[in-house]
Parts: sequence; C-alpha cells; structure tokens
Amino acid sequence: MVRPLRGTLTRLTRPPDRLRVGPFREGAFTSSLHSQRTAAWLGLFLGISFSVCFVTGLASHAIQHPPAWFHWPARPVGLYRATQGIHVAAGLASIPVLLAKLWTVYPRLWTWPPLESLAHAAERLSLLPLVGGAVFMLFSGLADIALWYPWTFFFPAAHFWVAWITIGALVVHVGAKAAVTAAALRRTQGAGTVSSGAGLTRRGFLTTVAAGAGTLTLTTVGQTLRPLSRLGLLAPRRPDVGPQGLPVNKTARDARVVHLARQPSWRLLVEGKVTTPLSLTLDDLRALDQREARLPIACVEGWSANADWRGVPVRALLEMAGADASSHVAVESLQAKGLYRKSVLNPSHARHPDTLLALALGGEPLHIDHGYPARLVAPNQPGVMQTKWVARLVVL
Ligand SMILES: Nc1nc2c(c(=O)[nH]1)N[C@H]1C(S)=C(S)[C@@H](COP(=O)(O)O)O[C@H]1N2
Ligand SMILES: [Mo]
Repeated sequence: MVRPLRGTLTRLTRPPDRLRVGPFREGAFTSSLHSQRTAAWLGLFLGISFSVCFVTGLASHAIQHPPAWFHWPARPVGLYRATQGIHVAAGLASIPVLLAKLWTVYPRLWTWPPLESLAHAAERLSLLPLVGGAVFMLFSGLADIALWYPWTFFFPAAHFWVAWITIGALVVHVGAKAAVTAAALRRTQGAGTVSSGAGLTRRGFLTTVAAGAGTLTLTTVGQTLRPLSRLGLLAPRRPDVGPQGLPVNKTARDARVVHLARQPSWRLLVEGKVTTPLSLTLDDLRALDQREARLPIACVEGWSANADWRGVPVRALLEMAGADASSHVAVESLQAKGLYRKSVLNPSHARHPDTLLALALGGEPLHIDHGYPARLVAPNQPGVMQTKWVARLVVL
C-alpha cells in the first residue's frame, strides 16, 4: 500500500508551475516566526493548558453526572471553586495562544507534496479533529460563559464529547511531533534573537502572545478572585455585583417562580424513604436550630463568590424525618421547568453539617433571586447543584 502511494507522490514532488502562485510560491512565507521553535513553544503551552482544561472539565462533568464509582467529597469546601475557576481561566488564556499557533503553522498547509506517505497522510488528517476540536472547545466555552448560545445543540454534552475527540487528537499529535518539538526546544543557536524581517524577534512574538494571555487572565480572573474583581473588565460577572452583593444566574422571574415563592401556603416537604414525612412552614423552619456557614457559590461558568449563609442543616431535617443515613437526597425546586430545577446530594454531602437549607444570606432573608423562601447551599458543589426556591426534599 505505502509503496504505490509514495511512487505517485514523488512524481508530484515539484508542484506544477501552474500552481506555483500565492502560498505555493518558493519562499512564500519569509517570517522566521513560522519556525518549528515558535510552534514548539506555543504547542507546549497549549498542551499544558488543554490538559488542565480536560482534567478539570472531567471532574466537573463527573460531579454533575456521577458514575457509580465516583465520590466527590464535601471538603475542602472550595475545591470545586478552584478547579472550575482554573478550567475557565486556562481556557480563556489558551485563546490568544491557539490563534498564534495556528498563524505560526498555517504555511505548512501548502507543503508539497501534500501527502508523502500513509503516515504523513494520517498525521495531516489528525489535524482536522485537533484544530476543529480546539477551536470548537474554546469558542463554545467562551460563548457559554457569556450566556450566548448561537447553536441548537446542548452545550454540556457537546463540550464534553468534543473534549474527548480533541484530547485524543492531541495525544496523536504530540506523539507524532514529540521528537521534532523536543529538538526545536533544545536548540539554542540564535535563541529568540533572529529577526523575522518584519521586525519582531521570536522572543518578542512569544512575549506578545504571553502578554495577551496574561492580560486576558488578569481582566477575567476577577470573576472568581475577589481582590482582582475591579480589574475584571472582560469578565462576564463581577463576584460582588447583584442582589445582596452576590451575582444571579437565573432570576426568579426567568424561572417563573415569583408568584409561587411568595405564597403564604408555601411548605417544605420532606418525603420519600422516611419514617415521618414532614411539611414545614417558613416559620416552622425559622423556629428550628439555625446554623451559619461561609460557603461559595461556584458557577460552572467560572464566576464564584463566598457568602455567609444561615439556615437549617439538611442533616437535621433528615433526622427529624427518620431518613436512612446512607441515602441520596433529591432537592426539588418550585420551578416547574428547566434543567436545574432539581439536584441530588450524595450521602456525605447530605449529612455534612454545613449543607444547609438556607433561609438567610448575609444576615437578611434570602432575596427572591437567591432562592427565597429557601435554597440549598452545600460545601464544594457546582453552582448548578445549589438549587433555589426549594419545595421538596425526596429521600431516595
Ligand atoms: N431552581 C434553580 N436553582 C438554581 C438554578 C436554576 O436555574 N434553577 N441555577 C443554578 C446556578 S447555574 C447557579 S450558578 C446558582 C447561582 O446562585 P445565585 O443566583 O444565588 O448566585 O444557582 C443555581 N440554582
Ligand atoms: Mo451556574
């Protein structure tokens, strides 16, 4: 198989004169910034940032859709806040680096002959899922944190499956390029000082890309690092802006619960596998022992903020109802429709003393957009699982 292909291709070694125009011209790309060494440095950064995104993304996915073997602990309290903050920050910082990398290597699209052997064909073909996947991952992630959905597919599923394709193609690519990359990085001669002709040295170019990535990080990471919140010019959220000084993703109006949440007939039901089903009014709940906990809301979109919550430990409610200690607990909202109207607590989260049915935030009753009359708040959980406007706990 390889032989005949190679035979045909060597005959093609010189492109037909007719084609030797534009990018096919001899020396069409003069900038030394298209060098292997530049590509290697950018590739190294992308290899690391994509691996970080992949691992943190898998964790986030497993927490929200836990397989039987997976256990996510309630401590450390802010672990998810850190992993998801890093996930989004690493993805954002990758954007300028990926653009620079694509610019650095695009002249190779016109190498001649286009295919030299089956291995070369396979390597070139693997660029399709790699580049397509990488662009898709960063674009869809960016659009998601901006709450912009210019597509019909379901973002979490697409972002998850394309991540596997991208990382698979990345592994193949790194395998194919390992030797070249290592050699390019080891080479010391003219390290970064060669002029590109356009004025920028390689070092200058790489520094510019790094500065771009750094600036993007500094102007967005304030969505989770409070001390940098004032620098968050490009961040979709500021962690201190919103009712009661906390951002809101879904308002009570958007969730269509304004009327229901204010009904005096509201009750918290504790049902399912219990010995004593409960139906409690807001005053009943307020009369129970209250507990305070400082816990973050850490949204999958990368913003997060700590807050002081006060309410009834879910554990106390489960004990009152006589629930089995090893059971999972579904937390259901008044919200009739929507993906995040319900969440499930694993047994250790459900029994953690700081897992609260919160009634107050920062010393005041919950704002309706934060889940009045009662919301779930648990340590080390993604924001999507911190169900607001709770109506029912179902012991499973
Ligand atoms: N019922 C319900 N609860 C919900 C949501 C929702 O859409 N419906 N959104 C969740 C998401 S995505 C986040 S990040 C947190 C945000 O909580 P906050 O608005 O109080 O900051 O609420 C969560 N609780
Ligand atoms: Mo969220």
